[in-house]
Amino acid sequence: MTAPVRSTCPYCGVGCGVLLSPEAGGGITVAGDPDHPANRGRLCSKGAALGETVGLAGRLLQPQIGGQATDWDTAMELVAGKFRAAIAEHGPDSVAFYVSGQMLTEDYYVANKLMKGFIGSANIDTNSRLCMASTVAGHRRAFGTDTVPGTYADLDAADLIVLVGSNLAWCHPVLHQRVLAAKARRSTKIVVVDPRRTATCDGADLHLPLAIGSDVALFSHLLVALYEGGALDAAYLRHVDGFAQTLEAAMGGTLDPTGLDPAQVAQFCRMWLAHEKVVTIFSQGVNQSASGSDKVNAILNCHLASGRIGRPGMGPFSVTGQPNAMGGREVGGLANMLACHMSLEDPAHRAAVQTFWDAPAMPEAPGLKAVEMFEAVADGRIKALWVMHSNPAVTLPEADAVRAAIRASSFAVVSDITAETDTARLADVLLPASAWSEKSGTVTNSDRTISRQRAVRRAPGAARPDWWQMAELGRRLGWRMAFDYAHPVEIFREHAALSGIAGGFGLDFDISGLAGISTQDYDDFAPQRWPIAARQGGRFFADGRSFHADGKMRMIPVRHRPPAARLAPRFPFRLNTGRIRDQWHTMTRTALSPRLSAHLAEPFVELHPADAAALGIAPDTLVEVTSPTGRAILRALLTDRVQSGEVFAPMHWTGETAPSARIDALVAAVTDPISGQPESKASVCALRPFGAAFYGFAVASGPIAPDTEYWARARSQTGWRVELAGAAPLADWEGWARGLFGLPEAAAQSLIDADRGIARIAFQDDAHRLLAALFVGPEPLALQREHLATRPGTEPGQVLTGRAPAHVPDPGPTLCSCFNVGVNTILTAIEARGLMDVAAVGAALSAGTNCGSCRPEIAALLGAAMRREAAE
Ligand SMILES: Nc1nc2c(c(=O)[nH]1)N[C@H]1C(S)=C(S)[C@@H](COP(=O)(O)OP(=O)(O)OC[C@H]3O[C@@H](n4cnc5c(=O)[nH]c(N)nc54)[C@H](O)[C@@H]3O)O[C@H]1N2
Ligand SMILES: Nc1nc2c(c(=O)[nH]1)N[C@H]1C(S)=C(S)[C@@H](COP(=O)(O)OP(=O)(O)OC[C@H]3O[C@@H](n4cnc5c(=O)[nH]c(N)nc54)[C@H](O)[C@@H]3O)O[C@H]1N2
Ligand code: SF4
Ligand SMILES: [Mo]
Repeated sequence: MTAPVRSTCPYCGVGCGVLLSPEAGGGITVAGDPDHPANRGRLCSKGAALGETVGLAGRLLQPQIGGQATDWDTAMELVAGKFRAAIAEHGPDSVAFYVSGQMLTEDYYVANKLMKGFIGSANIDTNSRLCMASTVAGHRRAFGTDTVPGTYADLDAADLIVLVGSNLAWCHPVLHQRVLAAKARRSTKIVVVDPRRTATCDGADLHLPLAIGSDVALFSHLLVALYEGGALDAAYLRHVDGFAQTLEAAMGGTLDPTGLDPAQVAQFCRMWLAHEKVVTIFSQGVNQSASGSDKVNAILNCHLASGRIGRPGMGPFSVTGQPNAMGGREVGGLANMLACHMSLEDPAHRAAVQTFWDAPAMPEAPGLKAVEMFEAVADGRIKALWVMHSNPAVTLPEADAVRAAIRASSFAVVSDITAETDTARLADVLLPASAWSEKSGTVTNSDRTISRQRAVRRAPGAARPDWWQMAELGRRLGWRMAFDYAHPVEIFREHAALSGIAGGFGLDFDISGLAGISTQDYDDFAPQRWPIAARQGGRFFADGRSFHADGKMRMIPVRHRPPAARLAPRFPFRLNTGRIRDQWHTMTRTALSPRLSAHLAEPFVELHPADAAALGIAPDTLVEVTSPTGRAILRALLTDRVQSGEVFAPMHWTGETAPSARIDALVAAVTDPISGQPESKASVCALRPFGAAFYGFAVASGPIAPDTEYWARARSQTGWRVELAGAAPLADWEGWARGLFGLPEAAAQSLIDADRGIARIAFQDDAHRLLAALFVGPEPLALQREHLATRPGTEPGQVLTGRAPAHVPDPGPTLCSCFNVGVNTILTAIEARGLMDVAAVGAALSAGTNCGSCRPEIAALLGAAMRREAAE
């Protein structure tokens, strides 16, 4: 056997190292890399299931023009022609690239160079605008550079870890395990600041369920408490400008907007006063806000005033979402950045980059930011658009309008690995990209560690790497020399050399030590954190020196502003959105895994039971959610994890998986005035029961798409499982089911009670194997879904009962996706065997013993069981 190849997980910004072993049949075995500093062998549920997501299902294999397969030469000639014509006729600002924090640094570098240096426009923006832009703006205001001060090692050394707007347990699970390990080892205190009680709250010492959008009020209060409690660092403050004004602004605020219990806030402030080693981890609950930049600076203000930055175990720590969000910031992929932390608006920086690139034209002003870019697509200012490695028709706010704009645009190119996505369906030209495990390059994770992604197999069909696609456009537009790359190492060397120029300006991102890297050394490249010249343990700012011209740090006076969308009688609820544990964004890869699909198999809205009662919404029914911009139908998940007046819905479902659950259709396109980041977590909405005439559940071997108002489909081990519901009753259930499954002739067994609106129909083939089954009723269906999902391909037997035979226990929804252990199995074991803690559940069932991502949920089940017992 050959040795496994080291690579990096393509999902979150933790940047876990993986070991890849190609299998004979084309598959890949994936294991955690014990030598990678980010994870030391650990993986979360998504990383552990990577092997299930690299098959050819759904892959885009050929370039397409207008939906017809073609070859690269024809496709690229058309693309280059359209871009050339638009630039010639309407100028460079009539074209745009919308790219992604999931691209490799090499891909990103080429795209940025082509747009900013050669096309001569800054109209390149990225989905990082929806993700990290507020942090970038906050860092630049405070530090004069976009630099994350700390490292992962600080989590091991902290005494207090504050998580603000971060569901770390589900979104950065391996880091969350690291935080919990620190707690077990040295009693680190953990505080979660989140309007919802998330899985991250299990194991926390304090949860502050603040009102959505009120973080500035909370951290301003904390600043005052640090001042009054004598926790300011006078020596550090000598390096800081703006202290007096910032404190004054903070003193002018109140805690009222947070809605928090003052006693809890006092406890939070006491914890800060008691511990010097504080790390504040923050993420989308902070960034995705119309006051996102101010929220970031409110947090940075507290760390600067108390001097808790840049030393072991302390500092503000923005965790990046995407695998190369950090790399994208390094290459300058945002419309208002240049490259290597140089500034587009600085003439000296511009001139230096222009000389280095030998570039014909450089823009002097920032380009269109994501939301503006798609507005410009809508109103025709953008004549040619290239979307790479993102699915904006799903993930941008006012997504229905974005979808319509791309559809109506004069020319849209989409590069993807997936043939059918909401955005790919709109492309004039669709280009097949090489996927993770087929391509080579580098990514930078949340703590500035650069790691390699490595190819372990050939790309299928005509798929080509993203960097190649961008370079090919550059060559065809006439800049043959500048884009004459044959291998990603050539791009990496150029990027590293350019960073030396940034270093010459005194900037922090300088990896010029790697400018001469040999192909062999690039192949062997082991993870390295920049600054490559290790200073202060890889940390920044302990000395109080910033990258502003005067070298001073800045505190920024900030004042609470409520979310931009105002609650009104027609739209009385705040709509919060975000992620679930086992899906990645628009699910194009994670939904290929049956295991990952079994955790939460359907889109839902979390709402408080009191609100549900007032609206007449019963558990498990469907809810119609409307906002000023859109409408969704979602499953009602009644829970006091959310506060009354606020609801939460996941961002993941799409036209491909649940067309009525595209949540960004409801999200208002309002942005932070400084960062341009959309407020994805604080729109307004109304809820009412969806008047379902019937509810249905189906299992089938193929991906069916019912013509009902609501449906949601997920992969299972044997095919597909589909939830559905319709507003009007149907007359002929069996006829409808035959059409749905495409089984006009198959033998059927059925139980139909038309008067009561109940129908159960199973189809089988000649060998008596179940092909498909449909269950329909007037109310939400109580069925053993996990059992039914295993049935296609087996003897139909008693399938119409909708239940497993008595001797086959129903596992319930999958909680532990590594060992495929369901909720019911765990609950039964807790009760029958008197299990008391997560370790005991692990010993009994293995659940939670591999990746650990489900441990918070097992803890919650244990807690609930204990509360039940105590109440009995
Ligand atoms: N499983 C999974 N993991 C992922 C991803 C994924 O798709 N799936 N995506 C990756 C990416 S790109 C990103 S950016 C990260 C995101 O990681 P996170 O930011 O942790 O994830 P979210 O669920 O978007 O939002 C976090 C929390 O913000 C809270 N929140 C909402 N409004 C406010 C507010 O006003 N104040 C505060 N304090 N909190 C608020 C929400 O209730 C939510 O629990 O995850 C990465 N990891
Ligand atoms: N309401 C709401 N909206 C949000 C958010 C939220 O919290 N709430 N979060 C926002 C955030 S933080 C983010 S990061 C965005 C993410 O939003 P997107 O980036 O739009 O979502 P993805 O599903 O990651 O899209 C990646 C696309 O790239 C394709 N792909 C995979 N590998 C490759 C490859 O190697 N090359 C190419 N060319 N394509 C590939 C995938 O098939 C997929 O279509 O969503 C944002 N939108
Ligand atoms: S925590 Fe999970 S998703 Fe994130 S990099 Fe590690 S294995 Fe991948
Ligand atoms: Mo993100």
